[in-house]
Amino acid sequence: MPSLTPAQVLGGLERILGAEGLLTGIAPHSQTDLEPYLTDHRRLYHGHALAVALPRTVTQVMDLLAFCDRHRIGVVPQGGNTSYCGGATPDESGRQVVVSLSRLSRVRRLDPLDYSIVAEAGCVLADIQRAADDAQRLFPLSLGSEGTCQLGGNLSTNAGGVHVLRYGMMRDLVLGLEVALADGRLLSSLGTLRKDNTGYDMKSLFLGAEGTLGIITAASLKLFPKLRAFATAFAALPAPRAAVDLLARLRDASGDRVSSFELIPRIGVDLTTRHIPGVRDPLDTPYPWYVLCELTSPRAADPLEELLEASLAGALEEKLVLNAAVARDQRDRAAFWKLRETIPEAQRLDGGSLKHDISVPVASIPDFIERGSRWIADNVPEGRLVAYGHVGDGNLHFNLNQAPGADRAAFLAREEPVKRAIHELVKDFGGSFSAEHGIGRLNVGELERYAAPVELDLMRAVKRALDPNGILNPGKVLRSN
Ligand code: FAD
Ligand code: 2HG
Ligand code: ZN
Repeated sequence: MPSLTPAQVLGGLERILGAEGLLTGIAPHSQTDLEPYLTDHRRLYHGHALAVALPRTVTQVMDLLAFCDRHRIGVVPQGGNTSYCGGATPDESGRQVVVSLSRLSRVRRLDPLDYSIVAEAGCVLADIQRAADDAQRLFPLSLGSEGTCQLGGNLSTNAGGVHVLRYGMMRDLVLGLEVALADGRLLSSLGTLRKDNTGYDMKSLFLGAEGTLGIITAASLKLFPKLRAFATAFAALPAPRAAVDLLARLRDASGDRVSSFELIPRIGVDLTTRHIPGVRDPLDTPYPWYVLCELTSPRAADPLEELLEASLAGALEEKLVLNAAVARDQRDRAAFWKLRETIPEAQRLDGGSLKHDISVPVASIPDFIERGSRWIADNVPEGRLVAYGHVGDGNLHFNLNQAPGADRAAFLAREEPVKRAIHELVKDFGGSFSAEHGIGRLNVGELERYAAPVELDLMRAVKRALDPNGILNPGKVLRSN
């Protein structure tokens, strides 16, 4: 079939979406209207697009895909555009269509007795949390970007965040999906069954697929009892090994009520107190490492604070913990969390950074940090380590920031060798070079390098089966042919 001219494509899209459902670079719109959709939040990737589609209905998404498939037009799904690997940014050709799901944002159903919610892909994560809370339930996925990221993006990146230790990743919270396929058909499986062994689990293919296998339009999700008791501490530690020991103890002593356990290095406190208004060090002297740990329970009367204080007192005696602040109220708790969740923003404000979202077995975290820090100290004088993150899940953001006085460009030029050394170390530890942020464009080469050949073959076969014309997010996760 002869390919359509850009004007014919725009005409076809407008017939499907209506004029108000399409942004183009042409009057009455301008290139500025498109701009926010063409770059990622870290401004590492810049693309071009023929148009941005803003569907309001599932049928529009289906019709758009059928049209794009017929005419071999690349489609880039986009949610809140907060992801880290360039997966939501179009390429430079100017021929792709960005599909923003932001107008598909209805909570379709919430059933407190079934502990489930059905929501559309464009729902902002914080709105889903709020809807659950209003119904005396909990939707536990929680990320620093929750006020902006959307359910479709969370599903498509299999997002992690600060409650994985207790509730699992996004994948573990899904009961069913509704997905528009490349050819325009709809896979509709929004049931809320906890048990269903009828053949292959098709939904699992789309979770973490970063828009390369279909466009998710809605999902049914698990809810949990609302949390009514909290105990939160900001504890200073001599070294990461103490964090792993303390976590094991707390899990044991609390009957597994630890819901977050985040490692923070001293430099994380320095950067946030310097760059983020209102962040203060909760302790009055500096220490080398910290954990932000939180115990939670649905039972308001659970004596979590006593339990946490008793565990910390024992750990203080043994010098496993050097000092600790326990949140006395919601304000303290919010202040501790603000310090943790603004580390990425403080890193950005401090200068250039190189990021590595890695995981290793939890018990290997101390050795990994030791070997990784030594390598950086010996080999990257232009950078300094900012290693923090979800230590309870074995997931570290093993990041570097340019050292004071270092040249930004010279530091960023070290990206490849630094990445290679860190990812090789991750491999030695049996870990993953992408724990929670995905592959996008950033890590396509890394996936080719580290995935087993059989695994890559299977991924390519799945891609061919579900997207034979290669229109879905081309070049993301797998290289386009
Ligand atoms: P986008 O960036 O819009 O898209 C992500 C990918 O999903 C792209 O490949 C896109 O094409 C695809 N996609 C989007 N919507 C759909 C859809 N409906 N159907 C099919 N494909 C789709 N991530 C974590 O895992 N844990 C964290 O703790 C965490 N903390 C963060 C803190 C901050 C301050 C920031 C800025 C980001 C953080 N992130 C974290 C990363 C990011 O927020 C998550 O990856 C989030 O899940 C992305 O959602 P989004 O809606 O922004 O997706
Ligand atoms: C977090 O845990 C996010 O804060 C972002 O996953 C990590 O910026 C990063 O490296
Ligand atoms: Zn993270």
